[in-house]
Amino acid sequence: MLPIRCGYVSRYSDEEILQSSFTSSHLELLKNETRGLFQFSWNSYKEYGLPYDEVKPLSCTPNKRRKDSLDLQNDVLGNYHLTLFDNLDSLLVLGLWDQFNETLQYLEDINFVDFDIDSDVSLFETDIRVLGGLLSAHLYLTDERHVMFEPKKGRRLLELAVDLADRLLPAFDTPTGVPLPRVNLKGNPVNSNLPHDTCTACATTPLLEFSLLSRLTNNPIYEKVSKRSFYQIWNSRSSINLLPMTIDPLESKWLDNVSGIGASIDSFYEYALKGAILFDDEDLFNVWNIAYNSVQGNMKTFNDYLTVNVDVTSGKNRAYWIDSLSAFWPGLQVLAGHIKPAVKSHLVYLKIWNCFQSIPERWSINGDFTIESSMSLEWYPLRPEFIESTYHLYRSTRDPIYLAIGQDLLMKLRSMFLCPCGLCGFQDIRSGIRQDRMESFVLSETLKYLYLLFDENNYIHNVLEKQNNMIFSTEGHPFWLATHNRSLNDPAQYFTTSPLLTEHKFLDRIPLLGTLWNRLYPEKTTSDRPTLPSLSLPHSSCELVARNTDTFLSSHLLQNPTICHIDKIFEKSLITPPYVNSTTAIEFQDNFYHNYGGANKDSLTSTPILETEVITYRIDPFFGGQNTLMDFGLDFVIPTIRDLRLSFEIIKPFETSSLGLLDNAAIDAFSPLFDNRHLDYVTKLVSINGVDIPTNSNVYCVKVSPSLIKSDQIRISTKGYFTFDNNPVINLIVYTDLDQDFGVSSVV
Ligand code: DMJ
Repeated sequence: MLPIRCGYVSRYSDEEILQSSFTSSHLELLKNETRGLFQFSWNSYKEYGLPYDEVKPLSCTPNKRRKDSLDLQNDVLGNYHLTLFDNLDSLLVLGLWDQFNETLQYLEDINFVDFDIDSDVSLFETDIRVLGGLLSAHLYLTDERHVMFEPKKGRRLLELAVDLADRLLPAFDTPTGVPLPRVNLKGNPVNSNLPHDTCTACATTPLLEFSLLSRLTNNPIYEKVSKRSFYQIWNSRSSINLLPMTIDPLESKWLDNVSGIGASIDSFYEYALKGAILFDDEDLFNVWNIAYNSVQGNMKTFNDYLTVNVDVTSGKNRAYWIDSLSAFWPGLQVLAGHIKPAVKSHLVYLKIWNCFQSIPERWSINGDFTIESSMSLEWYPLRPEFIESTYHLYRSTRDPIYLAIGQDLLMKLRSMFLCPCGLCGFQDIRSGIRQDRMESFVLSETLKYLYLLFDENNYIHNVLEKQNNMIFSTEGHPFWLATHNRSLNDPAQYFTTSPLLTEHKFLDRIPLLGTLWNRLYPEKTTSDRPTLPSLSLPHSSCELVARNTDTFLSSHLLQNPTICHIDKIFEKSLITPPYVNSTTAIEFQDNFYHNYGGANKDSLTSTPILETEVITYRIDPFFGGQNTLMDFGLDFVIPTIRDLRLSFEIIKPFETSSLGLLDNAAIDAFSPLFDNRHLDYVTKLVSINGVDIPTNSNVYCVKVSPSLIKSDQIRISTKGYFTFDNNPVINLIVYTDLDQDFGVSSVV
């Protein structure tokens, strides 16, 4: 008996979906089922939502923007066919050509020629959802390799995009260049009762869509205004390279002093990296690297599993919760090539999903450990971030655990979240009350990423990923630039660093710290700098990534002895709601574990947490804050080892390591550095405060306290190499070339 629920007719039984075989025919089935749910929801929107922005999936009525409402939940609406525009490219990604053509025909039939609508809309939401949808569909239609190549229709969509962007431009007309949060599409004044503060993500995100529009139209204005805003914001970062989250664009001031990676700031990081990739932009790549290092260095806590909000100047923790939006972070780490940290940060969201069968808008890890306090914001509107990261992790690791997560989400969509007119999440996860809302991102992101997870042969995977620098926008729209488009449109043509960047003196920039050398010896030149000794390693090596080459034989994650650490660390806050019947974790569900399980399940679930994984020392920092890491070419200098979180890799003979496989002799070759004692193994410093140390780099420590040295835990060899708990560390060395003032020579 095939399920018919809420009017949705599935072609597949639960057993067929849940088989966990992930053969090509099973993946085909999962893909088709996802497409079926998309079509069902899309048709509901067409029938009950149009010409408004959304369909309410429980009551089958349209969701309209209420003109005088001050409710910011209303902010994404604009009475401008939001779900339609946000999903133009979804129809193309899912291969729904007929529906795509019908949609364009519909716009023609109702004579939709521009966005001349008396509606106050959010700059951010309109940019990512409507402009993004138009641009992505335009790229498909003007890509001669694609089956839907129809340049005339593509040009029409670009014209609409230009019309819309021109109506958004007045938002940037502020004394600072940082945009106001809302604009009236008809050019009327915006409801003055609405607040005019804006968020960091809101002011930096237009950069990507607007710059793409400039490249496609040869009109620099969009890139200029959005880039000016992006750098105004970035240039007002704190001395530890963090940005607060709310800004007043009229008064030129920050309205808070807290930073994080989730709501209000997420797509700032995302677009620094994605802009760098799409436009081959080195400046943006630098922004990304600096910002990423600061996040990793300052915001990690609980054995680096959580990334929490911190004070922008001190880096001290300001919150013990994470929000649902931050689940995009592992996907971004994948894009940056940081696979191992991505696997680790994603695991937290998997455990949350296992527990709540959804991701709470805000999940707290302190309080009185009741379901109320563990869920400080209790709704789940089927946000895409968790499945988005899952998709990216699957593409980079091929670990079947990520397919199993998709399979689980698909099952829940066709049962728990299915409604008479679409899909809806929870209004209150604690009680299971559902929400009469289907935001446009449910289709444009949640279902799109789920579909792509199962669709190995998608145009995105077969062509765009291989031949173009394709990225997904923050709203899941595929963007790419043809090579000829990139070189024809030299960025310099669009943007010069002066005077636009400098003419608007926004906030006083806290001056960047000079390099350590300049700070210590202002009177000397760089050429006076002593050359640091280099450590020669026995083998040349390359970085290893956590990619599982035994595709479909085993799950790499299930071999990881730390897979249950999160369950233990956060057990008090992972409280299953009473209405949830089965709580078997996805990674241990019978079908899946039977096919891909590695080590013994019992031993995995009972592995103790090794507290020694991260060692923290506390001394007052020598200068520049506790997390300063100075780059000296390939090597690094740190002021002290106190207040830093150091992670080590143990390198044993004949075991895989970042140095490759070493034999006993290769290990023992390090013994001259450690007073010639015989070495069974060595250790290597791999990260400081979550910042990865490149494989062949040494880290030099300037200040070593004599009292620290006397402790049994830390010793220093006559050659200046550290040992921790008797473990020889081959790349952490006392920096002996500086003056005695720094307390080094007295202890070596
Ligand atoms: C989407 O509109 C975008 O992904 C945005 O960047 C964040 N919020 C929603 C989805 O949760």
